[in-house]
Amino acid sequence: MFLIFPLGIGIGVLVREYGNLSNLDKFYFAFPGELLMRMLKLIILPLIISSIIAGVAVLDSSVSGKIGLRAVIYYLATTILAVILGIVLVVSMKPGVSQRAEEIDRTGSTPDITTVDAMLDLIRNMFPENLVQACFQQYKSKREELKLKKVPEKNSTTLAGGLVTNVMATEALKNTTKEYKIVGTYSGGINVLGLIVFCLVFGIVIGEMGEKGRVLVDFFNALNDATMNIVQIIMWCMPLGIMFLIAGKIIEVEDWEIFRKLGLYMATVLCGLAIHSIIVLPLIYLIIVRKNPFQFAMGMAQALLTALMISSSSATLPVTFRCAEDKNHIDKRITRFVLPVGATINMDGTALYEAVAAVFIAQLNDLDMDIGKIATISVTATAASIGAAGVPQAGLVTMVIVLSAVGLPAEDVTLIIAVDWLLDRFRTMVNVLGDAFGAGIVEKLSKKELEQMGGSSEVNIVNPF
Ligand code: DAS
Repeated sequence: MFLIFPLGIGIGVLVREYGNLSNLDKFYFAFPGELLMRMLKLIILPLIISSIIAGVAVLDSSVSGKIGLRAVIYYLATTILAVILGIVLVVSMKPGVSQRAEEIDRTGSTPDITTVDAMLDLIRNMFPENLVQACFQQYKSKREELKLKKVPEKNSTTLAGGLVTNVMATEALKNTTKEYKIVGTYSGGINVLGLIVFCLVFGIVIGEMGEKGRVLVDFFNALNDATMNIVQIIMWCMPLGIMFLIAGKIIEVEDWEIFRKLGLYMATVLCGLAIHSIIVLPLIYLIIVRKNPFQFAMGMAQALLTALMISSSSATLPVTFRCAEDKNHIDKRITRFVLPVGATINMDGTALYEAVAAVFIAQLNDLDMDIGKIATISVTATAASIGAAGVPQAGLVTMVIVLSAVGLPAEDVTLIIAVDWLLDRFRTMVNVLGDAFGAGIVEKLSKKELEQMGGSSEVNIVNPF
């Protein structure tokens, strides 16, 4: 599975250098990857519905209430830790502050311009008016396009096809100047958060119905087993799909130069994500579960690689289930309950990224961030990550909430668009890892309740990889 990454890059670079493909050819070349993405997105809905209802129905309401509370406490605690880590790093690494300004403050003298200086000046001048307008224009036309698609009413949970489009994009951009209320996470015209709440309630209700609800519980168990079998088939296609997905991305990249210019900003985000996923989360898991966190993370490798490739926690959910149940043997009664909710509201990577990006943009605008503004960024980054959908670049869209909260121009989000597709992959990986550790921790804390309910519903299906 790990060979796919270099293979995809190699094929992409070869085709990019010698292929001389037209845009249409590029589309066809990347099509197997696109097909994989659509298969995964198609399965999200039946998976969320069947896994939550089947998972909750077997728990009695007193237990599911305790498990839910433990999961939410874990989500909030780790997300806030991620935001604090991001703030500490971006304030200390100062990716957006011009060293010249800092030197003058300290010594009063103007030092020679260093390469970092030149790069930071480059950042300030690299987005001529027309390019910023062009990027923002692209967002505006996307918003118009989505508006024409009869975006459903804020509170309805109408289903609009299998395509996962992020309606948050419209909501967030439309409200950049007004107070933005998080109305729940929309993807594909479906209010995923609303659907999860409905499934939780429905599962508890049929669970409490005893014999009368038995037929429904059996139906949703069978639906969940059938859905997981479909996931198995999709995972057989994964290596090929991921390879073409990577190659297709490599062919698309227009200007490598952009990465050099924003290197410092990316280094700050990646450093924060690395510390959170290699130190913070494993430490919490080790203290509570008292097992080797890195062995647990290795068991999630396939899900992490999938998240890295497709940048979508929701679309990775089928693989996250398989890895958590087959490799790490987490009780299905926990995974079915904790993983879908986590994929939607627990986004440590996104929260860290939004905090760093907001302070970075403030630094680029030479704005000093007092403790009040830092606190506002921390709170809104946490809230925005909860409201972000588990779809590609959702964090970039909800970024505007954080920028608006501290009075930064929402348009400045275009300063970081160029590298967002890369950072999105890594923060999605951290989001999925946080969900998986959360399932392990909640299982450990709920051991007593699970034993009281008798037996365990671990699966013994041998994973084909
Ligand atoms: N891509 C999002 C996810 O699926 C994360 C983000 O956009 O920040 O988790």
